[in-house]
Parts: sequence; C-alpha cells; structure tokens
Amino acid sequence: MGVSLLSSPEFLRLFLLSLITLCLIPQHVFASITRHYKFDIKQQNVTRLCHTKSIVTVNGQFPGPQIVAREGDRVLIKVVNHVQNNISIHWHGIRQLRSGWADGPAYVTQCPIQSGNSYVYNFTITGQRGTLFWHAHISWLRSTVYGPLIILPKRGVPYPFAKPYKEVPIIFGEWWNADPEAVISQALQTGGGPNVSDAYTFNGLPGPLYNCSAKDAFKLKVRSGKTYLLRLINAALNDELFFSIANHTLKVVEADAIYVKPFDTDTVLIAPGQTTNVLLKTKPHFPSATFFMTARPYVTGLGTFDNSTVAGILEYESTSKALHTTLPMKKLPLFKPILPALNDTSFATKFSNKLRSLANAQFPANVPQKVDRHFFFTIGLGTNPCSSNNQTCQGPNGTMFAASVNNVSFAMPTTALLQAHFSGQSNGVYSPDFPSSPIIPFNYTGTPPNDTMVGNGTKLMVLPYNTSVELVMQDTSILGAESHPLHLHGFNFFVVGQGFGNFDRNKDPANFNLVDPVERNTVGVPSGGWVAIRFVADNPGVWFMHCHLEIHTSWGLKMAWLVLDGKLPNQRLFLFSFITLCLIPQHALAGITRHYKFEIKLQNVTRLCHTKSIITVNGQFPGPRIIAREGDQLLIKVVNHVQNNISIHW
Ligand SMILES: [Cu+2]
Repeated sequence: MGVSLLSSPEFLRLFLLSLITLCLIPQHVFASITRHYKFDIKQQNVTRLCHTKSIVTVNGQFPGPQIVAREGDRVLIKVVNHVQNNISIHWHGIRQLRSGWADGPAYVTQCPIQSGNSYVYNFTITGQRGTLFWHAHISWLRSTVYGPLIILPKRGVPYPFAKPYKEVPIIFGEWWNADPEAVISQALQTGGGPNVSDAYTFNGLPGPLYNCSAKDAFKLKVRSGKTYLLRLINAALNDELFFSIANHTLKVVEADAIYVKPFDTDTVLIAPGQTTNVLLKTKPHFPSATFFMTARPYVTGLGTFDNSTVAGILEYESTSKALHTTLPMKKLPLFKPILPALNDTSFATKFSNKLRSLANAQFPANVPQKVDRHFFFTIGLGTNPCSSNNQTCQGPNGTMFAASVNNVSFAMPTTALLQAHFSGQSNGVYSPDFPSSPIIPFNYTGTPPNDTMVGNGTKLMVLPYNTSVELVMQDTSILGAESHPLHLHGFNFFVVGQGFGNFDRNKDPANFNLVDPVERNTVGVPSGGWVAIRFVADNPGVWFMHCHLEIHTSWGLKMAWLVLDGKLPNQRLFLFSFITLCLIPQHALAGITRHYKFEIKLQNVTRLCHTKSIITVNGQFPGPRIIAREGDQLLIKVVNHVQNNISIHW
C-alpha cells in the first residue's frame, strides 16, 4: 500500500504541491517566535595564568552562553541563582520597549535575585538587529558573568553588505587572579583606586603574551579568499581597548547593533559597553604566515591600569597537504600588529568621527530635529570625606575617590527605583530633582576648583512621555580629565556633536550633525571635552545612565531617568505581577516566607442560644491569628468553599 502510494505520480504531485505551498506561506508567519533560555548561576573552577579559582558563571561556562534571536522574537530567560551573591542580568543595548522590568540593573529596575531564587526576563526585540551582549549588573560580578547576544535580521532580510562566509563573536574581557568582588570591596573601604586586572582576554583566553598562558589562546582559523564577520564586544570592566589584526584591514559595518556607513581601518577602538561588527577579508591565497590579533587599552586617566596585551592567533587553513609536512604551522613567520599609543586621543577622535549612520530609506536616521528639553551634565571624578575616623583614606589627600554627574554622586537605593515609582512609594527612595545643569558652573576643563567634594543623593530626572531630549555631557578636569564611556539604558541615541574644551552653547550647536550621526547606546565623553546626544523619551520606565568603566560607576558616576507613561494604553509600561516580591526591604535578608492557608467555609456557631451557620476562616470564629516578623514575606492561600464571593483585606 505504502509502496503504491509512494510510487503514485498523483501522490508525488500532491506532495510537491504541499511543499510548494509551505514555501509560499508569507515569511512573517515564521517571523516571531519565543526563545527560551535557562541561566543557572553557579560557581565553577577556572584556571588562567596558572591560577585556579572558583568564579561565578552562567551554566558553568566562561564566558557565558551565547543568546541568539531574530529581530521580532520574544526572549524568555529564566535565571536561577545557586550562588551566595545576589545577582541580576542586564541585556545590554536591548531597547526593552515597555518591558523595563526585564532590563536588569539591580536596585534600578528590580531587586537582585537572591540566593536560591529565580527571575524570568521576558522581552521582545523590536526594531533591532546586530551584536549586543548580556552581563551581570550588580557590583563587579560582570567580570565573569557575560556573553554575546546576537540578533539576526528577520528571516529573508539580508545584511546591507555581502553575506559573510562565517560569523565569529569575539568578546573582550578582563581576567583577575584575585576575586574582583574583593578588589572593589577593598577599594570602596579604603577610598583608593582599585587593584587592576592581570590580563585581558578574547573569549575568556588571555593568549601567549602572558606567563603560563600559551595554550589559552583564542584561535581564528580561516580560509583564504573569504569574508568573515567579526562581532567584537568589549565586556572588560575598566578599559577601552584598541584592537587590530596584523597585515589585515577591517571594514566597520555596525556599532551597538546599528548599521553604519562602512569604512576601512587597521585598528578599532571599542569602549566597555560598546560592540562593533567588522568584516575581515582574508588573503586571496594561503599567505604562508600566521598573524596575531591583539588588544590593549586606550587610557587617559591618571590612575594605574592594566597595560598588558591580549593576543589571539589568525591561522590560515592550508590548501595543500604537502605544505603541512614541509612547513608546520609553528614554523610559519608570525606577524604582530602595531597598535596606537596607550593615550592616543587623536586616533580616538578620528575613529569616532568616522562612525556615521547609514541614513538611507531602509535604515533611516530619525534624528530628533526639534528639542523639548536641553540638559547639560558634567561628568567626572571627585572626592568624599574619609568615612573612617581613625585612619586616613587612600584617595587624594586622605579622602575617598568619588565620581558624579552634575556633582551628584548617585547613592544606590535599597529598593528598586522602578517598583518604588510604579507602586507610588517613591518617598524615601528617590527624589525627582536631578539638576538639569551644574548648580555651580565653573571652568570645567580649566584649572580644577580647590573643592573637589561631591554631593550624594538618589536623584532622578523626570521626563514626560515622548520628550525630545538633547543632552550635552561635559568631562571635567577634576582629578584629571578622562574619557568616560556613558551608557544609557532603554534607548539608542544619536551622537550629534563632540569637541574638546568647554561646550559653547552659542557656537557649537551650529556644527551638529543632524543628518547621519551615529546611533548607539554607549558613547565616549572625550577626555577634556564634551559630547552631545539626542533621543526621544518614547519608552516609559526608569532608565539607568552610567559610566561603563565599572570603577567610576562604583564611585557614583550614574543617574537615572524616569520616563512617565503616555496617555494611550500602548504608551504605558506593562503590568508586572511580581511587583510585591520586589518591595520586600532588602535589609530584611534574614526575613523568611510564612505560609498560611485560609479555607473559607461555613461553620455552625451558637451564641445567645441561637445556632447559625456563619462564614469562617478554617472554621474558626474569630479567624486564626497571623504572626510574622518585620521583613518577612507572607503568602496566604485563600480557598473559597462557600457560595459567596470573598476577598480579604490586610
Ligand atoms: Cu567614567
């Protein structure tokens, strides 16, 4: 029977027809799927530079697993915390349209996930495609908890460049022989600068330029005459990095998951929090050589830093088998790239000026042309008084290092800001009075003022829905001018202008690029200069903005925008059912969860010789007593066994 069916031309015709029909289903039917991931946060022993230590990882992997989705997909990631540290994960660069609950910065959009607990991040990727990454967003845990987040274009939609032969993510990180949590904890206690990392890494591997690391090298094996798409991600904690491959030119095609006008460069500069896609065209023929790819920092500040170099190896597959026997790979000449000087600000400026939006019909640059609100923020370092009475702190002149925006060093709340706002309980958590410009103006890039003390507070800048914003960020020379990569959550912004010295409101805006400025989520405020960005506040929620040099964030170089709901239903933050869970005060870590069960049922009760059936809880009259301690979580399951509808008020 089966045989006759299979051999039947009619069946074949029908079968082919059904296949064809399948292919004719409009592509959008396949367009959006939900992708599920599970992140188990757990300790894992990892060895680098001959140091073995137990680090916090996702699923035991270092770097963590790659998330791949398509534009339009919904992504659900269940994060289960099996370690002692509190944790939260940020999906860096994801717009999180109306889904601010899933953004991840601890105490901003959520309380951190406590040991033994879990949290489900739920968001839809709208209007974005390209390379992003995810990382822990609490303390310095992102030093080991990070991984690529790759958004492919919708099915059937090509890149605006020739399809590469292969795509390879290269995520830059830092390796610490010490525990980075101890490093930052000590720095914040003494008030001094933190110890620096021991190595930089490509995909977790420091490479052969470090002691005891020859085998831990990232190798990129390529074929000649092909084009590779390298997805470069800087997940390092404290360092902007130059990257180059010896004897090869790179074509930059995307930054922060937005296509840019392609341009060629020998070296890429990439700040922590930034991503850059480059095309690597391999040599047309086997070059009889291997090539180093290296990265080392771009540094403008005065503090100590890790000045080492990570190296990976670009290795060509030999087409001839004979070559292997006559000339083993090891014996091939090795070329090393020449990177710019560690403080080459001139290169940094030229490189950032080359980045331009595509600004075409398919990928327009929707730069806000009119501005509702102008803001001017100073960005820089400062000091706090020494907090310990008996000893001197190790910051400048016995003080403690601090950092601030408009001289406000941001104090982290103990309740998540978004929940405080959403539940109308912002009193005592934050104040909505972040200054729109410095309270006391000064010569920002000139001789620094004698008083370097910062103010401290949890202040938010409130924006009505759809406000068109222009923000000028001005570096200060207090304790040394320094390049600061500022990252804004919840939005992309256009970089409309930048310059050195003090921003001139009367002169500089005339030179703004409102046609094809680069659009991104992290931008370097030039050392001793300023940068102007524009964005539309079309995403309700609380959005963190901070320096992505982790030590500066730890010192307070952070603030948050509160974007209010719009009038229409689709201009509001999604409701979130776990809100109560996060309102547990964080100091009540000793608090326990108490479970009660209330069975609503009828019970015969007699008073004054009258017996009647009354509604009770658990048959008791009056009902049972609830006892708890301050800080406890109460879970009361109410089951209604009577005819009446019921609800209980506490
Ligand atoms: Cu900074």
